Amino acid sequence: MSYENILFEVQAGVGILTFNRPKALNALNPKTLEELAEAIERTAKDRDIRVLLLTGAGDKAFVAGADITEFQKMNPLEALLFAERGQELFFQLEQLPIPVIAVVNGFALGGGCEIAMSCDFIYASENARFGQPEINLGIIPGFGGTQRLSRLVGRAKAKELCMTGEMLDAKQAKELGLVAKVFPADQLLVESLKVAKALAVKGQVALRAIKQVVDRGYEVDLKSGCALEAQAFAVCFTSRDAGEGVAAFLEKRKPNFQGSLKS
Ligand code: CO8
Repeated sequence: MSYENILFEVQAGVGILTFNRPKALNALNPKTLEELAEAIERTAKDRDIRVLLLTGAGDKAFVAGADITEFQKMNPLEALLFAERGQELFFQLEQLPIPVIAVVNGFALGGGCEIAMSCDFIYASENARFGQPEINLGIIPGFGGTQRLSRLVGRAKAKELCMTGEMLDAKQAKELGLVAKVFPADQLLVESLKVAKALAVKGQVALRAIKQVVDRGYEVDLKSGCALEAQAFAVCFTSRDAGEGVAAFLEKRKPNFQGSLKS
C-alpha cells in the first residue's frame, strides 16, 4: 500500500508511521486522516507489528494541527462530521492492543497534540512545542483535546491552556506529565526506537494487559480498577510468556518471549 501523506515502514517488530506533509507542517487534511485510518487497520491486523511509533517528517513539526485551509469551505455539519471522524480514528489508535508511542519532533499543536495524547506515552525532542491554539482561530479543540488534556494534566491547567492557546516547550510539558521523556533532537528517533524494540520482545499478553487495565481502570473507581487488574493478572498466567519469564529468571538466562497463549 502506498500513501501520499504518510510513510509507513516496519523495523524489527516496530511500525513507524510518519506524517509526511512537511510543507504544511504535517497538518491533517481529510486525505491524511483516511491514510491514518488505513495504517491503523493494517497495524491492528498485522501480528508482526508489536509496537507503533508516530512521528512527523522534517525537523520542524510532528503535526501542526488539522489543516486550517479546509476550514473556510466547511459548514457546521461538515465540521461536526470532520471532528467525529478524527475522534473515531484517535479512539481506534488509542485502543490498538500494542504500545503506541508519539515521537514528537517539533510542533504538536491542535490535532497534533490531540493525536499525541491518544498514544500510550509521548517522547519529545528538546525543540518540541505542545498546545491547543484553536482559541486563536475562534474555535475549540475538536479531536478530543479538551477531554484528554484535562485527564492528563488536570482540569484547571487544561482550561488555562485551551483558553489562552499558550504553547508549552518540551521541558514544561514534561513537568506537567504530558511528556514522558525529552531527548536532544538528533537522538529522539534513535532513543525512541531503542525503547520500542525493547518493548517488541517483551511478553505481548502482559503488555496488552497493562494497557487495557490502566486505560479501563482510569475510568472507574479504585476497587473496580483493582478487580480488573486481578483478572488480567490471572490471564497473564495463561500465557506461555509467563512460564518462560519465570523459568528464565530461575535459570538465570534472558527470557525468549513469544507472545502466545498456552494451548
Ligand atoms: N494547517 C494548514 N497549514 C499549516 C498549518 C495548519 N494547521 N500549520 C502550518 N501550516 C503551513 C503554513 O500555512 C505555512 O504554509 P506556507 O509556507 O504555504 O505559507 C507552512 O505550514 C509553514 O508554517 P509557518 O510559515 O506558519 O511556520 P512558522 O514557523 O512561522 O509557524 C506555527 C509555525 C506556529 C506552527 C504556525 O504555522 C501555526 O500557528 N500553525 C497553526 C497551528 C494551529 O493553529 N493548529 C491548530 C489547528 S485547528 C485544529 O487542529 C483543530 C483540530 C480539530 C478539528 C476538528 C474540526 C472541525
